Amino acid sequence: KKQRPCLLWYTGLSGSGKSTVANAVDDLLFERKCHTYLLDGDNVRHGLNGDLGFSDEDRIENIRRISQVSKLFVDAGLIVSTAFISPFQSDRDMARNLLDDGEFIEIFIDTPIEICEQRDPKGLYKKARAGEIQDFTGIDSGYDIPHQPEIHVKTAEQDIRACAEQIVDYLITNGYV
Ligand code: GGZ
Repeated sequence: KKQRPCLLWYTGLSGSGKSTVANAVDDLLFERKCHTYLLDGDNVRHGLNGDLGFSDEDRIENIRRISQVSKLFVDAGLIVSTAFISPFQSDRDMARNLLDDGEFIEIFIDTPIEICEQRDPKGLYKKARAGEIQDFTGIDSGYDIPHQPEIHVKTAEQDIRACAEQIVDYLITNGYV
């Protein structure tokens, strides 16, 4: 059975687990012989978007380019995942509107900021609290809680594998894979 191309749009705070969950989902999809591609900070913010920082304006441009590139990959037939904070609902809606009905799946990686801050894998929250970095999401830069995400994942309440299975189950139930 053929896969139905779509865009899995992960959104959530720094340290919420977006990339980790997205990678785990991709592993499960690979086992099912799906063709996938994952865009995240590692392959986008250093290259294509290397000229952008973290002002509201730059984040908007970051998400605009990512959504356009994602659309190309979806048109090529892939199951695409994007793992960016994407803090503004208006930009996530812009990405949604680029795609056909049913192609855009918004996944809210809902991890309380207290937990993200405890994890702090890169020490960025600590730096933001100390005033060493500005415009940090959840501290001195905004995050719009998703209105109506297709999938709502709570990483503080279940392990990574269960989070990934929740997402793959959605894809199976809705006929994407
Ligand atoms: C938020 C920042 C910032 C600021 C650097 N605010 O946990 P990480 O390190 O690996 O993920 C964060 C990443 C956020 O980039 P995105 O492209 O996902 O953001 S957005 O969608 O809002 O454009 C974090 C790191 O970059 N980082 N400075 N000020 N995150």
